Amino acid sequence: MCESKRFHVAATITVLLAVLGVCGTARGKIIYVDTAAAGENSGSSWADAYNFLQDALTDANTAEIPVEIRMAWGTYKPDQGGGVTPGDRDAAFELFDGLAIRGGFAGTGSVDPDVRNNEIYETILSGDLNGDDVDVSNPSDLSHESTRSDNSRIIVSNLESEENIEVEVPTTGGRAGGPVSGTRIVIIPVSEVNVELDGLTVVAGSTAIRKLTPGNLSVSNCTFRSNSISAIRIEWSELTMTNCTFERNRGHAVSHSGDNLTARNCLFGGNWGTNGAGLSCFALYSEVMLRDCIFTGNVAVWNVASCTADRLELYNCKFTGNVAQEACLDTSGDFFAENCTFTGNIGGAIDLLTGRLILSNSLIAGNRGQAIKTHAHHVKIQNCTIADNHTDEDGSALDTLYGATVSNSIFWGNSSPVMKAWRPATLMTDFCNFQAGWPGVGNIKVDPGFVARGHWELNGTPNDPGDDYWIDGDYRLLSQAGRWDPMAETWVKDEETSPCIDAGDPNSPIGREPFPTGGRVNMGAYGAGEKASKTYFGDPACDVILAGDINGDCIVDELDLAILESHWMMRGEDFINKSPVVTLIEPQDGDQITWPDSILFRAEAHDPDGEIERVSFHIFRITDTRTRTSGLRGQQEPNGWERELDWQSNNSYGEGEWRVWAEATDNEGEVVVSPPVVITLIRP
Ligand SMILES: [Ca+2]
Ligand SMILES: [Ca+2]
Ligand SMILES: [Ca+2]
Ligand SMILES: [Ca+2]
Repeated sequence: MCESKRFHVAATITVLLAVLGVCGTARGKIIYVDTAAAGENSGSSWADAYNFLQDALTDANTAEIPVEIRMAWGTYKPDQGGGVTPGDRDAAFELFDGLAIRGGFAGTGSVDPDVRNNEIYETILSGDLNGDDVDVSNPSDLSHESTRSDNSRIIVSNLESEENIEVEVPTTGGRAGGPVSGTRIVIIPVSEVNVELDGLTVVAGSTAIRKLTPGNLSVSNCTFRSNSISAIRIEWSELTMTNCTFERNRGHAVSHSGDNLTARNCLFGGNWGTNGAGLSCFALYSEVMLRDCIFTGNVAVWNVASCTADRLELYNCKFTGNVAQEACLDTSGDFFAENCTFTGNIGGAIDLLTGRLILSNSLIAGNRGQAIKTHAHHVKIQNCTIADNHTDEDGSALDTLYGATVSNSIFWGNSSPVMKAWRPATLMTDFCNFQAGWPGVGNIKVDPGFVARGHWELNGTPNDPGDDYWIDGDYRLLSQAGRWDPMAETWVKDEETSPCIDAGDPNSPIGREPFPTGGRVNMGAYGAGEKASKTYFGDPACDVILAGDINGDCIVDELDLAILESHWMMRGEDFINKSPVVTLIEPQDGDQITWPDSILFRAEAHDPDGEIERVSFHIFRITDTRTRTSGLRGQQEPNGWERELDWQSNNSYGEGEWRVWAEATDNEGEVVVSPPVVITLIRP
């Protein structure tokens, strides 16, 4: 332990740093577990390791935290060890705050027992208590297959919080916000449990990990397989997943309802479920971020990933070869995706109910369903390629209720080439290539010259779509000057050059496009990227690159001057949106609003480089973080943005303290919130 009294001895910076250094790496007590250890079984070393994880947990539970359990390869079951009954389906490995469990060690019998490799030295936590599980061909059968009737209900658990608060909330008979039919008590866990799991394979439970407490669960280098209800079920807590694999689970790979969720480099493959087979998240006031994640071969009755979050961000993620009746990704709340691909899925790609949708440098191709369907108020699509999507409905490429701003994008080969909007005039599209043509500045209607379009392989049975599969294409743009070949990982030259090269908005930044860029961004998913196709001028590439040769045609002339002039005195920061500013004027902090007065919300908002698109007001009960309005839209009045709330006749607005703030969205879709105030509602 790093106790603070150590600092009293010699509080020099050198000593301080040395102590911090030790604290940064040590985890307090280390307890060893190894099925093969034949020593004293005290957990104090590999030779004397415990044989069962349960015994190590009992030891760890009384140790000072942080405490680390190191596990050698082998299979560990929750019904083994002291304090549990063999065959007890309700025995679980119980987590507690300050615990880290690390698997994948070589353990006793190895030259170096501390060598760690999760693949060679797989540490398995298994719920197959009888060890009799047979494989099932379809994970949907996991719930009723008879060799699983003995399996653990929960393998790793953290059920209870030591401290809870009780909150009385109104219940409404029908819809939220409707007439109150009574009240109910909600128990909110308070004590945080922070746990780290690393290098474990958790298999064959109903639920592999269940955590119902606040804090953070960090899961790294873990594999979850053949769990029949969910691999991870987590409520109230933050979840961080790194390098994890979820394969062939039933129900949900991850079922999350709580604080922020982050996944990096995770694979969701071959899972089966009704809704959210891969990921189901409900993070109403939190953020979900997925980076470098792959969803493939999942089958869902409704959606492969279903997410309600304040904000969902996807970077460099791939959804391919999934089957869903509705859409691969069904989401509600602000949604941002960059460098993502959705290809060859059965079902739509993206279905965003509410919030904002901002999609850039992404490819949506070959889906049997609508590429994008949305009721979002703000839709911005930039540098995307939406091609070869097929559906019987209209708007196979884009079906948007409230319109969209689309630029530098390619829409080609979709079954219904025309976009669909409630009012087509709300589709602002410039510098795009539409197969059916579309009004707007710089739009073209010409074969985009893709390297190779993907196609569905009908597998010799054209009447049976069940065995069809998608062969990925390459939707990069052909170029005689050079085009990136991802298979060969090199630049190659084509016989033709795509008309979409240098056809994007001349005022869009060219980003990281390689020389020669033409001085203008390309259309499509790879435009502005470091692997964008190069500009062809009919001659071999320049031997010498001249200063001032902006477009890259080996001569400094009026063409370069024109580009220079059109960008004269522009700065890079001009392309970065300036945030809107919003201030809540009414109500004021500390206001008491007594029945029967209504609440008047008023805010001032402005945008330094554009316009305010909308202002909404939010009010939520401080004692119950789950009661909140979804945002009351303000109207622009001479004195600012206003909204009156008739709270008196709606018993959902109970007596007590409420937090209130205003939220403003600018024309670029950026949202800012005002500092919140606290008001008190008083009923007679
Ligand atoms: Ca079994
Ligand atoms: Ca270019
Ligand atoms: Ca030039
Ligand atoms: Ca702005």
